[in-house]
Parts: sequence; structure tokens; C-alpha cells
Amino acid sequence: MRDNVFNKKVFIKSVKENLMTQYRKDLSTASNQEIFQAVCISVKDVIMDEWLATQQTFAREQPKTVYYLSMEFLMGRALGNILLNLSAYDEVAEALQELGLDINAIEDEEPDPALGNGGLGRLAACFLDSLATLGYAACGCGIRYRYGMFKQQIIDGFQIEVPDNWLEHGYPFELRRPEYRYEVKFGGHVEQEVDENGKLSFVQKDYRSVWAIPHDMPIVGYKNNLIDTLIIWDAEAKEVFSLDSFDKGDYQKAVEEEMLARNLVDVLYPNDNHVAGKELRLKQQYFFVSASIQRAIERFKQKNDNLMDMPKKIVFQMNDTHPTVAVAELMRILLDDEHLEWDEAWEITTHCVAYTNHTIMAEALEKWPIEIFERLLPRVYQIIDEINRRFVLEVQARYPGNDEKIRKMAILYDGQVRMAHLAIVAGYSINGVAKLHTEILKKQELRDFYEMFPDKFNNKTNGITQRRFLGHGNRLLAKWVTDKVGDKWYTDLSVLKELTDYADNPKAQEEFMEIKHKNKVRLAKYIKEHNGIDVDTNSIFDVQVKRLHEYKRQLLNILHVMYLYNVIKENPDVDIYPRTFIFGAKAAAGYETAKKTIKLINNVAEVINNDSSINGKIKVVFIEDYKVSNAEMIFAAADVSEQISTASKEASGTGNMKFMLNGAITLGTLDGANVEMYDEVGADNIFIFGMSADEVIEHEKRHDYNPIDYYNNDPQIKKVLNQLIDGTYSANDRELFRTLYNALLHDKEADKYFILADFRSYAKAQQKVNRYYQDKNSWAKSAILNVANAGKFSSDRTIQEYVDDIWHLDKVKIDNTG
Ligand code: 26Y
Repeated sequence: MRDNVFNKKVFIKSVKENLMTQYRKDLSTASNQEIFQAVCISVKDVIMDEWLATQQTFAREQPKTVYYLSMEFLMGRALGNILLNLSAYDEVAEALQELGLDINAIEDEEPDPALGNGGLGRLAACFLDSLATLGYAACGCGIRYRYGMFKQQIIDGFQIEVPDNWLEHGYPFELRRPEYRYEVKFGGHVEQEVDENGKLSFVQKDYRSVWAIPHDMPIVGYKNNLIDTLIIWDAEAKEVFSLDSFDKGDYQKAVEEEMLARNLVDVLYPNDNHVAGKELRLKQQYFFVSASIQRAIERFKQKNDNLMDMPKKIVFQMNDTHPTVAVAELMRILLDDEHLEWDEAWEITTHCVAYTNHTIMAEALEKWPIEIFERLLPRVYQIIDEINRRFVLEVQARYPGNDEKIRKMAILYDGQVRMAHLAIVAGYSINGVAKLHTEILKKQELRDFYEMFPDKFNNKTNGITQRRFLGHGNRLLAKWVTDKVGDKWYTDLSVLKELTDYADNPKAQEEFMEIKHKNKVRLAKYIKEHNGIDVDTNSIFDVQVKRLHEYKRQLLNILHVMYLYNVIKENPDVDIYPRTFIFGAKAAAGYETAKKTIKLINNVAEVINNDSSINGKIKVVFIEDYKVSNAEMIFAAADVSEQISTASKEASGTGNMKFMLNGAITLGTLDGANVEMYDEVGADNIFIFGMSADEVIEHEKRHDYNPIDYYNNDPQIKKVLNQLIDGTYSANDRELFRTLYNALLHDKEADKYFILADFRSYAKAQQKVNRYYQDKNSWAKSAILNVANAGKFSSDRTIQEYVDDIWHLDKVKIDNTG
């Protein structure tokens, strides 16, 4: 079947037919968007067959299934990735070429499904790719936001947020399945009833409810005929609203339900690592979690009659605390709908749910006011109250008379529900996302819990899918790698180690740098088209792309650029190899400091790029609307990867791994997964600078850091900081960047992220980069060694560890003969 459709001739015919049936057009009149849709329909044909075969195999073999519960799935475009995983990319590219079409232009017609903010959402997407490829039964569960992550426009240097209407033209790969809907209830109150057996039961009354309608997205495994499913839930009103068919009470209710359904899944909250505490977000959480759990239990019951067997067949992995209400919802269904005893329900729940922590940043820890929780989810709240009551008894038994422990560990405290505590108490596994991060969790943030439940804690260092971020994003390097070591790396990234043999080989080095250059030309073209800036493709491409956050320290990077510019101005003959500093970052809409940093980067770019006296030695580019699709191209073109977070703050990072895989050399702190990258690649092939996590934590404990000292004692630092408020980068407006200046020197927690403390060490590392790049062979060798040692950072490795240590899934083989 598959061979047939992707036979060039057959494929072309099928695309033409689709154009005719869908649009009554032929190739000469169809737009690229219409051709894109037509191509997708042809591809979908193949997918449908394999998808069905997979689901039939699952139904027959009943493998244990992981339900990956996540508020975010940052999928990126599907078409190219699906073609790659079906091993049809080249055929389709050639077929399109015969029609005079460039496959890249057709791929560009697909909107990025951006149902996520950043790292956590993209990790979920990589995990699904690996789960399908490794042959496991997995179901991603999330929300079908009508508007995903906003599109970013830069106007006059400022970030402007534009709604992301990704469903505008319809999304070709989703399948709406209204027949599998579930009801989700909000509000009202709980009444106790005695049933016919004299048993007490709890019933939610006077609630408002909506339908959760699943939309399935295919997750295509790499060349294994297996297709897993990502379910994204849409909300619909229960009744079609009609003005005259209700009495007064019903009318009110119908209006409320209509409004509830309409707003519920409207938009993704664009906050990364920062809680806004909006009630609607809690509604979103409960909505998709309740629907997903109802679905999992119903599927389980179709083939099993003993609920106590659930942990053998189902695991719910909670992607951070966002879906943690799952704990109470599972309990509620088991208690109220399935009529189990508390102890039975708790036994099942605590063997079915597991929790991944992605951050230690205090402002990202989810706490909900009890008042909201109780009003919105009255029965669920009762259950949390009971879980808390029992847990507090346990703590008291373990630490008699120690009220401090209860204050620190209770789930309900100070009028709030602490979601992480609920996740930890109920979860049978708690994992961090890089070694350093997990150690910090155990020793600092979650120390009390680690002491009480040491066996629950484990590390799962993050990973990325090589299929998208090398196979699709960097076709030239992918081919080079395959020429050198074969194509096994697509499913076993550890074979990249064999590239080590080529690191010293001058011919291989030259080929490698040639490929890097071509990728730089491709990015330069994109920059020219989008920014109107000419960049020197022989300059060092020094890249920092990630969400904008103070702890990620984009400010350190741009302050260093300002410093370099001063150095060049003062000493025009200074040895500086041409460098292009490339930034890409979205700031949360309400995050003022972050937005100011974007403005600063753009203003610095404006001044430096237009100063002909520096002969184009340095340039600064801010790439608008950083997203998965342009990220793939950016990683491929990078020479230097900036991973410069304050040590201890970046739980793992995953962009760092994508750069490494594409042969960029990391300039970074010993934070998150950088530590493990350092271990893999060795000190000679990575530029490390700055304070260690222990040092940072010590200073934070002692409150003894004083950035003013750096300002007073280092004239070059002083000069750069003064330039924030002397109008150099603000057309003489001395106020524009004063908040940034004050944040570094005068605010209560001045320079909270130790930018000035790390500045000199960073500048020194940058100087090393400058020198090292001029030794072309050494640079090429190090770059190749980065690729060669990136094997550990495949999400296939990560997923296999989750399977072995936490999920215990069964491997499934899909027979494609039928
Ligand atoms: C608003 C709120 C509760 C919230 C929303 C999004 C809190 C956190 C987030 C997102 C967090 C996130 O993306 N964390 C990142 O997870 C990556 C994958 O594990 C890590 O690599 C990265 O270091 C971490 O910042």
C-alpha cells in the first residue's frame, strides 16, 4: 500500500486528483496552500491504514499504555516529519520537483501547531516521537487550544503579540471524533446520599458541564508501521443553545455552559516558568485531565474486569504539576463511579501516577487558593482534603511533635493547594530532568520529601529526537553522517561515536565546515528576507534562542556585545574575528523586564549594525517569531551555542542538545544538562564559564552578593551599565532601560541572577571562542566531536529509561503484511 502511494507517478496522480476534488483546480491554478492540503490528503491515506492496524494490534495484545498528560505539546510542523518517518521524504520531494514545486515551499504552508510555550512542551513532542519509534503504546493527552503560542512581531524594536490562528485553514492531520466524547463537570455542590445497599455516596449537584471532544493526531513511528495517538480535547457546549426552549432556570444554566465551553480551550497561557494563577487555567487543567482519565478507564474496562489490575495496564505520567488534579480525579472516579473503598482506590492511584518536575524556580510552583478549588471542583477538593488529612497523620507519626515538617510538607497550607506536594504524595515516581537538577531537588527543594520517600526519586536526563533535529532540520549533515557511519543513527544515536575517527581527518573537517557554511547561507537568506539585514556568512554565528527569561540571561549576552563594541571603538585594530550575534526569544506578554530586554537587543542591533566604522566586525540579529520550524534551520547554522543560565536555574535545557547534535560548540555554565554534555564531549570541546551551582546556592543562602562591587571595581562593566541610562542605545532617552539598570544594581534583589559576578568569566570564555575559531582545524575537530558525542541526548535513550525504570511498557510489533 505504502509503496504504491509513494511511487512517484501514483503520488502525483493522487495529488492532482485531490486538487480536483477539493478545489476543482489543477496545478497551474492551485495555490501552494491548496497543493499543501492536497499533498496532506494523499499522505493521510497511508497514515489511516497504519493507524488502524496499530490500534487493532493494541486492542488485541493489550500492551501496557502510557498516558502522557501534558498541558503543552509543541509539535512543530507535521508534514515533513511524517514523510521522513514513513521513509517517503525523498520520493515526495522528487515527485514535487517534477511538478516544478519545491518541497520546502510546500512545507512552509503548514502552520506550526504551537500548543506549547517552550522546553516542557517540546520535550513532550520529542517523547511521543520516541515512544512511537521504539514501539510502545502511548497516548499523549492535551488541549486543542484554538489559539496556540502567540506569533511575535517586532515593531520599532518592541515585541508585539499577534494571535496564532493555527486552525484557520483547517488542520489536515487531525481527526475529530465526537463519538468518543466525555462530560466534564464544574461547580455546584456535593450531596451525600445513601444508596440501596445502605452505602454512603457523594453526588455533585447543580453543576455546569461541557463535552470534551477528542481530536486525534497521528504520531508516526520511524519506519516501523506503528502510529500512536496524541489526543487533544476540544470543548463543546452540551446543548445547542436556543433562546425559547428553556424555562428561566435552564436558560441561565444553558448560557453559562455555552460560555464555559466557548472560553475553556480558547488560548494557551503564554507563561513559561511563571504562574499567573488564573482560574480559567485550573478549569483547563481539570477539563483535559478528567476527559483523559475517563477515557483511559473506559478503555481498560472494555477488556478487564478487575480495576485492581489497572497499574498493570496503565500509567499516567504528569508533565510537571499542571495535570496533577489527575490524582484526585482518578480517586473520585474509583470511589464515586466505581464504588471502590478508599484504600483500594488509593492503592490503584499510587501505582498509576508518576510525576516529572521541570523546574526549581519558585515562581513556577503551582499553588491554587483553596477557595477557587473548592468552588470549581467541590468533590475533587473534598478528596484532596482527605488525602491531605491522611498524609499529615503519616508525617506526624514519622516526626512526632514536629510541626515544622507539617508546615513544610502539607498539601493544604495557608489557604492553598500545593500541587507539587499532591503529586509527590500520590506519585510512585518523581523524577528530575538532568542529573544536577535531580540532585538539587533531593538536597534542597524537595529535601523533606526525599527524606520520607527516597525510593520514589529518580533522574531522567532529557533528550531530543534526532529525526526532526538532524534528519529533517539538517539534511546536508544528516547525509554526511550517513555516508560516514551508515543510517543506523536514525534509531540508535549512539553510533555517532564512530564519527570520532573523522574528527582529525582534514578532508572530513573540510566537508563538515562546508556543510555548516551552506546552512549559514540558508539562515542568512532567511535573515535577509525577514530582517533585511545582510550578515557575513563567514562570520561566527553565535546563537542564543530560547524563551526570554531573566535566569536564562540574554541580558548577559547583550551586555557583553555592548562591551565588545566599546572595545572595538576604543581600539579599532583589536583582534576580533567577525561575529554575528543571533537572538530569538519570546517574552511572556506581561513580563516587563523580559520585554525590555528584547527592546535592548534590538536597539543595540540598530546602533551596531549601522556603524560603518567597525567594518562589520560584529552584527546583532534578533530573529522574529522564534518557533520550531525556524529553530530547525537555526540549529543547523550555529557555530556557537549560548547556554548561559545562572547555574542551578535551568533544570536541563534541550536546545543545548539540538545545537550539539548539529555541531555547534557550547558556550555555557555548568547548569542543567550542560554538565552531562561536558562529561560526554570533554573539556577541550566546550567553553565553560561562571559560578557553579553550589556557589550560587551558597550566595543565595548567605545573602552576601553585592553587584555594586563589580560596578565600582571594573571600569568596563561600569561603562556598559552606564550606557543603559545615558541614551547610547535609546536615542538619548535616559529612562527607557532604567528598569534593567536598576534590576542589576539597585533593586531589592539586585542582580538576582549573578550577571555581573559572571561577566568577566564570560568575556574571557568569549575571547577563547574568538581565538579558537581562527584555528579552523581545531574548531572543525571540536565541532565534529560534539556531533560524535551527542548520542546520549537522544530522546530514544530517555524514553527507554522511563520504560525500564518507571513505566514498564511492553514492546509492540506491528505486522504490515495485512
Ligand atoms: C505557568 C506555569 C505553571 C508554568 C508553565 C510552563 C510553569 C512552567 C512551564 C514550563 C516550564 C518549562 O518549560 N520548563 C523547562 O522544561 C524543560 C524540559 O524538561 C527543561 O529542559 C528546561 O530546563 C525547563 O526550564
